Amino acid sequence: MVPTITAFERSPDRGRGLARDMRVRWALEEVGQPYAVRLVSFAQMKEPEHLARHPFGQIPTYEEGDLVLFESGAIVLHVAQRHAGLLPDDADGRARAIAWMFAALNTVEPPLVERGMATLLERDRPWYAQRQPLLDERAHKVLGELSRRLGDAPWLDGAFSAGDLMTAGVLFRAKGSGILDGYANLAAYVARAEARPAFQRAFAAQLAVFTAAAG
Ligand code: GTB
Repeated sequence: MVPTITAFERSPDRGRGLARDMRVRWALEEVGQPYAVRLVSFAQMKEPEHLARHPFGQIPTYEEGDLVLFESGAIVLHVAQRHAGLLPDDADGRARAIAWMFAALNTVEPPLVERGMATLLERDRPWYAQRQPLLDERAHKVLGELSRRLGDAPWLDGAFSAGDLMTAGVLFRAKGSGILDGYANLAAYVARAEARPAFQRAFAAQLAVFTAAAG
């Protein structure tokens, strides 16, 4: 059965692949699973039809028969468990790859998103200048720790896994802010992830949506 995911009808990132449907597309491409896309506007995301799929009125979602999922992490984990290619065969390796998925979403992503959102939305606020060093410090703490753990390895724990997909996906979004510039191994890690054919196909697919809408 071909699953259907949801994505922005008009992504505010203008086709840069920064919205979270990118991770789901990438995972589906990695495992070779074709998928359909339902594009939704910001207004449609808040209507009952979409709220039935996603209680918080967001993208991405995933529908496969009677199964309806939300949360990019849950969707990528489901895809990785259902298909070969994104999780190791041995039980301990699988558990560690899943731990990296959680780390990406729970430990790495929050300080990066917090910093990015403050730059975007709070630049004019009186507290911005005072708060920014704290946000920088939190982001650099986690990047430094991640960088130390990765070291010279190509991926976080052996072969490329869903843990790398999620971690590289999180870093990819932060890359534009320049925050990875001081971490050569993390920048190379993201570049390695971006060079994967599955990433390229996912990126092209989301860009095609933006290009078509821009007309
Ligand atoms: N925890 C959820 C998950 O991982 O799936 C978070 C989902 C989420 O944040 N969805 C966003 C959304 O639907 C899109 S990805 N927002 C609409 C709303 O809440 O009303 C976040 C995002 C949006 C835009 C950019 N951008 O333009 O650069 C980047 C990332």
